[in-house]
Amino acid sequence: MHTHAEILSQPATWRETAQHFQRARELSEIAKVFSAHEPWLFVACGSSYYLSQIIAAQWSRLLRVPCMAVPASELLFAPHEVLGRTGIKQVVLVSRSGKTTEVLRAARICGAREGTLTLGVTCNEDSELKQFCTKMLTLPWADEKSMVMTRSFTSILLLFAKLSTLFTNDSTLASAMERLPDKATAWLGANADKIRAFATRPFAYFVFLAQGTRFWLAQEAALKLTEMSSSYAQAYHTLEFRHGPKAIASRETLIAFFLSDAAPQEELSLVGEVKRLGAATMVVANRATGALRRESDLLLEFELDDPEFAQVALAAMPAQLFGLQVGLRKGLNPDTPKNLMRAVVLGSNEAAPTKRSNA
Ligand code: F1P
Repeated sequence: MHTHAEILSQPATWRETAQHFQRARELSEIAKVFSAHEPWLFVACGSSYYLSQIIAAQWSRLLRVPCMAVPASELLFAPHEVLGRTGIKQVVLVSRSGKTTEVLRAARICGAREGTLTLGVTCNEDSELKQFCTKMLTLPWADEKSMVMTRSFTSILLLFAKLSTLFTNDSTLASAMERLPDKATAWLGANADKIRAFATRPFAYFVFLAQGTRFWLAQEAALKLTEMSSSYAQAYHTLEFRHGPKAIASRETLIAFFLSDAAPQEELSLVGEVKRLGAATMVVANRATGALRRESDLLLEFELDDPEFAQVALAAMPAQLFGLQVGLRKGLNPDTPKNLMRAVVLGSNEAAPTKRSNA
């Protein structure tokens, strides 16, 4: 099975990514051509879209310029709304496969726009993205044989953490990134079996909750579980759970929390509340308090003093392992999820970009 090996190979893949870009000049070239003072737009589909949302949130904070992410279809159906009104002149197009039709079409539109710089990011050396983009970042070693994105997701995330340090000279983040592969190896060694054992419980419903940047991690976690185990999973902003979704909480429900440092008391209170409704709780936190420990059926801690950008890459791993195990429990092959392809390649007449009115 490829998926399992690929999840565990993440620390080695991050090391290889760091070594490659240390030697190559691509990052410094990009830092010269693109501007740290102008807004950025990230465009992608599926996991690459959630990845883009995380990067956009981190870059907005670190570069102090507005950064946003949109699904490629939104750009195709409303190019003026997305590009015109925002006035964005720097666009990053992310596609692991480099073959996703919507991303290629979006790249063509952006590439043809006067004064717009485009950066293509892919694991495919032969991607057509090259034809439309000003610069490329290509990481073939991070590609997966499995259909689902695991190590390419975290490797691209960390590559953008690295790229941000060239714009900001943030030496704390740069040195945290160097230590991260060793920390991730140790963390996987200590936690992978616990996650596998927990995922063998017969849950029927899955909910992932998070706030801030981690909300996009929750979305990715729900997608991972859906892809690998054909289970229906949902993601919400943490405290939104009380506003309706709470109706799903029962003994058959797994509720996973990605905790931030922003509102520990409010989040802790919800963990306790869903537990009293009978749901099982999986809590992913950097550091847990005694109270949180008592309310968590499975507590996954990182105990890092590193910046958030580094922490989110590690926090992506629990749902990868969890989804894989749920898929195996259901007798599925997580390498080849039902109804899915590695890339969504549309025929020329399918989902042609019919523009929204006034867009
Ligand atoms: C994006 C993507 C994957 C998803 C599925 C279909 O692909 O949505 O995230 O797992 O296999 O494609 P890409 O554009 O990043 O290659």
